[in-house]
Amino acid sequence: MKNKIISIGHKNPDTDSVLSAILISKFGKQIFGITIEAVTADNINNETEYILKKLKIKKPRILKKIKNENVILVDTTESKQIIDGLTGENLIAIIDHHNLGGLKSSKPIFTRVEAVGCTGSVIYKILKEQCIKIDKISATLMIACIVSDTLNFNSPTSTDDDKKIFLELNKIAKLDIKKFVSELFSAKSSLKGISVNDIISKDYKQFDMGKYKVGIGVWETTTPENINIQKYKIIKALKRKKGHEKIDYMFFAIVDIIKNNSDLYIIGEVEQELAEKVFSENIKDDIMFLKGVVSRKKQVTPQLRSGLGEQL
Ligand SMILES: [Mn+2]
Repeated sequence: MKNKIISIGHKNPDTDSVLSAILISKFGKQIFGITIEAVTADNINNETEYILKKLKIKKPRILKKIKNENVILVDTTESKQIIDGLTGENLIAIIDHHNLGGLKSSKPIFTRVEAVGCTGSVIYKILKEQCIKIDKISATLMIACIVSDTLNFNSPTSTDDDKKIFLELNKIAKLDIKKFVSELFSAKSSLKGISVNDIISKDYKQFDMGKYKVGIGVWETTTPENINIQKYKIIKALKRKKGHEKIDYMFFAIVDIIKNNSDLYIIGEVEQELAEKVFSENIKDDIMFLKGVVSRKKQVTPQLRSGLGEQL
C-alpha cells in the first residue's frame, strides 16, 4: 500500500501554517496530482479557529508523530520546529518563507521558499503559475495568512508582492477588509481558554544557534496590558519551561499589534546580558521595551543569532 500523504506546518501552529496546510490539501490534486490530508502538529490557536469557523472548514486532525506518512512541509524548515519522526526519508515537498533550517532530504524534493510575508503568498504564486482557478474560500484563506503573518502589512517581513497578491485575492474574496482585520486581530488577542502556559507556548519557536538552544515565544495582541498584568506568573512559567526543555536562552515578547512595539521579557542574567548586547536598550521591571519591533523572524532571531556569534 502506498503511504498516506499529509501537509503540515510547524509545531505550535499559527494561522499561516495551518491555513497553508489546508490550501495544499485543497489544491493537492492540481499542484501535485495526489491526494493530501492537512493535519496540525498541535491544537490550533483562537485566531485560526475563528477563520475556520467563519469559513465552515473542519479543523484538521492533530498528528503528533510521523509513522510512515509522506510529508509536504509548510511554513518552516527548522528541524527543531517540525513534527516528531519527520526525516529526510519521508519528506516530499517544502513550501516556506523562512530562512533555510537544518532539514535534509534523502532525494530531490519539490522546494519553494521565497522571501515574502507568509506561506499563503508562496502558495498563491504556485497556483497562479499553474493557472489554477482560485475560489472565494481559498482566496479568503490566503488573505488571512497575509494579514495574520504580516500584521496587516505592519511587519517588516511584508513585501510588495504580498500587497499585490492581497489586492488580487480580494477581487475574488470581496471582503470588507477593515472589518475582517479587526475581527482577526481581536481573535488573535482573545484570551478565551488561554492559560499562562498557553501564552508562553502557543507561538513559541526553538532555534539551534551554534551550540546554544534558544527559545523565543511571542504573543501578538491589541491589548498588551491584559498580558502584562500576568507578568510574574509568565516569568515563572518561562523559567520552568527553560529548565524542563534545557534551553540556554529563553525569551518572550508581547507584540503590540496596534502601536507596533514589543515588550521583551527578561527572565534571567544570561538573557539580560545577551539582550543588552544585541538591542542596547534599558530594562525596567524585567521588561525591555523594543520600539518598532514586531517580527521575531526579522527583528529578533537574526539579532540574537549574531549576538551569540553564530556564523551562517
Ligand atoms: Mn508563516
